[in-house]
Amino acid sequence: RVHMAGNDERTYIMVKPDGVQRGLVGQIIGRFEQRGYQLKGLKLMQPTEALLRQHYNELVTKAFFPRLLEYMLSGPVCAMVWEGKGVVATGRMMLGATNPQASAPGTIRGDYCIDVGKNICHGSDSVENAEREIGLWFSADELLSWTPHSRPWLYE
Ligand code: RTP
Ligand code: MG
Repeated sequence: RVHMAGNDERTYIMVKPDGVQRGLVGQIIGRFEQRGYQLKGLKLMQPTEALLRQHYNELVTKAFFPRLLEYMLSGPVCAMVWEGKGVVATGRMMLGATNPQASAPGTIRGDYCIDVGKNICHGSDSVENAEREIGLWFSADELLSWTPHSRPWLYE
């Protein structure tokens, strides 16, 4: 699954603690559903510091990392795996720019938040990182294989 392309590309999307506390889980799930992407895994969980250090392994040396860690430990997150053609890049476009003040209206961040340190959602930034993150947040038995009846109406 590491270098796959096509309709079975997967991404890791997470509603961060502020998004859960603000009741935005349904809005964010709804946008991915409406777009036509397929939900493969979903759970509410309290992340541990160890898991977050692995997830953000490229950011642990950044000056903002302690604040990021405190933010991500502040409450439950909603972890999701979404599948579909181009879902990594399209998912990032749907989330909007990292800093919500630069996120276009119509994107999730551009519609629902203001500060980079409270930007309500996460999306994998490459297919390789998506597979790595899915492996960190989900066990194999938590990811379901199923065929939605909408598929023939979505893909040419
Ligand atoms: P994400 O991983 O959450 O989807 O966001 P991203 O790729 O757009 O941004 P990334 O560079 O991976 O940063 C991860 C999260 O760290 C927080 N952050 N704070 N200057 C700052 O204070 C700063 N920079 C990044 C944000 O919550 C960002 O989403
Ligand atoms: Mg990132």
